[in-house]
Amino acid sequence: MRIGIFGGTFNPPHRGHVTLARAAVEQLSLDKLLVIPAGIPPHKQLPAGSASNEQRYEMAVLLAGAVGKCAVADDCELRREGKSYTADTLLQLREEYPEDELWLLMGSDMFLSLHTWCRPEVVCRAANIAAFSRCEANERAAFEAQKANLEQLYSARVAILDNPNVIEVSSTDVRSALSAGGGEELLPPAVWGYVQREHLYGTDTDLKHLSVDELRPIALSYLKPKRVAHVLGTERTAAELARQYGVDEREARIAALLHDCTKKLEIDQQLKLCDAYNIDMDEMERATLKLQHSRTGAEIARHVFGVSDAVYDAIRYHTTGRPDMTMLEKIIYIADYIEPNRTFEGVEEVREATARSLDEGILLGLTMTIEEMRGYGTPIHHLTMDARDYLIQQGGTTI
Ligand code: DGI
Ligand code: FE
Ligand code: FE
Repeated sequence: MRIGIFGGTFNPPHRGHVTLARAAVEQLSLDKLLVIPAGIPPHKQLPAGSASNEQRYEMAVLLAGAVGKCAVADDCELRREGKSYTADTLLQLREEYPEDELWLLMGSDMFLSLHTWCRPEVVCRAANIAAFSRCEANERAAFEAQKANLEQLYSARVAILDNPNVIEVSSTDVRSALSAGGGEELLPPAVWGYVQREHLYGTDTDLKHLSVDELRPIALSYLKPKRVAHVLGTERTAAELARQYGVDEREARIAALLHDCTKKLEIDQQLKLCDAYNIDMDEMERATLKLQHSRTGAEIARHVFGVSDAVYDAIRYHTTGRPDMTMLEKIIYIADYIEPNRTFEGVEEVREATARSLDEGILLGLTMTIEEMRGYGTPIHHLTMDARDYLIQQGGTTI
């Protein structure tokens, strides 16, 4: 494998990082790109009001999502005690990836000062160097000179690359733009959402009075990259159904955008939210991760974003359904099930049933879920059974 290593403080990661990372992936034909937020950087202290290590890691995850499939955030430098030096990181990655080709990405300033770093010989031995030039004639000359220098001193292997879509912006510029009330266009959408939701860099977005367009990037900041398309698909399907059935489209979009906002959390974090928001889970919910995210997601929607009771319930019952659902609850339940990115067996039948009537679609969805879980031997929540029985009592069939 060819693995790129992209380190930085990422305080915050911005669109300049995205274009550089994509140029590296393309020009070096990378199979994988590790996005590594620096622990305590050797040369500089982070300015006051900066994001915490954990927040920079979360943003690095969102940056990786914006770059594409092969990019992943790696917290190896954040986990290490004390200052983190590139040489140590590379030695660690060499052990982790003994057979692979490592490429260390760097910009002009870093590259031109590499011989002054801590243990440059270790750095040059452990990885190939991918140096991004700013395409200025005088810089090219300096790059070539430094390349020759490093090759001679440390037998370095250096590739000089260019970034045709370069965005000339620094994290310092981004922070000042953000604290002055701007900066959105400098960030990948999910990072912009994260900055606002964590009120970083002097932003003071009122999360309880957002338009749908303002909420969208913030909602995306809660998701694993692979879940983004699903949530946007659910939003689109829910909006269509809302228009069709005369349900408030704004409420449908908000519920869809937030319905899986706690889906990526592990059980310990779910249970922490349960305590924080006094959620009275039954025994089965306490034991089942998949049943928890609709409960905790509804609380986040209410407490962080101030959603209405109707939206709260649509999120709360989106996994199991319940008897006598409201129109909004039905729309979110079925939009989640049939949105365009769903590909499981039988989804087309559920789409067809939904086109005939919402209840028909939901009944088929519930029935398929019950059958699938029976097949796995998974215990089924009573609300799922009750929701199905209610629809059958109403005269519904799945034939
Ligand atoms: O969060 P999504 O994956 O988009 O969709 P979802 O919230 O409907 O979750 C689907 C998962 O939840 C699926 O793996 C089956 C599981 N599930 C749905 N109903 C029940 C359930 N699991 C249990 N144990 N009991 C249920 O009644
Ligand atoms: Fe869900
Ligand atoms: Fe979902």
